[in-house]
Amino acid sequence: MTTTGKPRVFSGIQPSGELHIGNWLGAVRTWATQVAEQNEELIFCIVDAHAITTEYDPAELRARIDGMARDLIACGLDPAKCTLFVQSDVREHTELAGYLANVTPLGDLHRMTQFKEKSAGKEHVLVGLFTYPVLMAADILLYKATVVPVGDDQLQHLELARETVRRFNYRFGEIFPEPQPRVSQASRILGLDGQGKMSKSKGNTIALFEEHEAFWNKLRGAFTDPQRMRRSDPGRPEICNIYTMHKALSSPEQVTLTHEECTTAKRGCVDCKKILMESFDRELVPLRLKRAELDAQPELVKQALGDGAEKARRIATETMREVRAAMGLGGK
Ligand code: AQP
Repeated sequence: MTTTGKPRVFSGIQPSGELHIGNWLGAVRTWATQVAEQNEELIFCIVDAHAITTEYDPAELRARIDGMARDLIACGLDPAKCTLFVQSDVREHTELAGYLANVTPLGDLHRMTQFKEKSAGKEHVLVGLFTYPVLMAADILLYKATVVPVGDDQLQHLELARETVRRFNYRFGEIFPEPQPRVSQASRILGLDGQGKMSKSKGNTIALFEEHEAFWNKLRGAFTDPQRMRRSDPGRPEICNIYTMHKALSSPEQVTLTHEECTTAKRGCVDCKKILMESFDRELVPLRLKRAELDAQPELVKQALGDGAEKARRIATETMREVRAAMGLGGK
């Protein structure tokens, strides 16, 4: 609990590419609902220091941070109702990560599947990619967050953060609460190729703010049930990414009808995607308008990020004061 008596929620997103429909359905849309409800103290972070753990272009990263901030605000992360900021604007993230590295066993990091996947077959693997979960633990612990909304890809990292809390508290005293995961309903949207998770870095995405025509062209070509070779073949909704998205986005009546018409081959995949596109449009049209407004107000977004960093820093400074004291660090 916080001084406001509300649970504190922390979540982050990498500016490693354009915000895509997987990020939105799996995370950002739920964050926006929480912002509208105001039942919790909400902290959302554009985690740029996580986005430098693989090759990147500095100028492009700068532009992506700006773009991500506009995308998030357009999606409903109103900076007046939540704390929205950029990770590297609050230096305490990397400071705490440095300290937490000293309560994190090497073996735990070797077990992380995301590291194994992202480093597989590569000769040039950076230490930052390996220690990514330590920085993620620092992001959460710095704010003493008790709830962390995540997609299922981040569950293992969150478990490591919980373990880090137990180790730190055992060694240095009760400083941090154990954060609990909150997994969204659409916690794993597959890529357009159907080959694993939709990921910014895999180029298998539809960007959330893509032009309508380009959006539809990508959705129309998306992978469905490979057993549906002909229009008359019945489909298996439970393995179809399009059905997963219907469940997240379409009305309950439409979801039931989709299941029935797919399994009985009354509806073909293209028609099913057209109905899904209508569901996307229903929600995305107002977000697109808001996004266009924000493009015309770069100073306003900059100001919002500055204010967000200021709010975040107030909590971070206090936590680090406690951490340094508990660890016996500092000369003053
Ligand atoms: N395909 C997905 N389905 C559901 N949720 C997803 N998330 C990401 N991809 C999917 C959730 O979105 C939030 C922000 O993710 P992130 O950008 O911080 O990291 P990520 O999971 O690594 O996202 P990407 O798109 O796959 O980025 P890259 O390719 O750069 O690694 C998280 O809550 C995440 O679970």
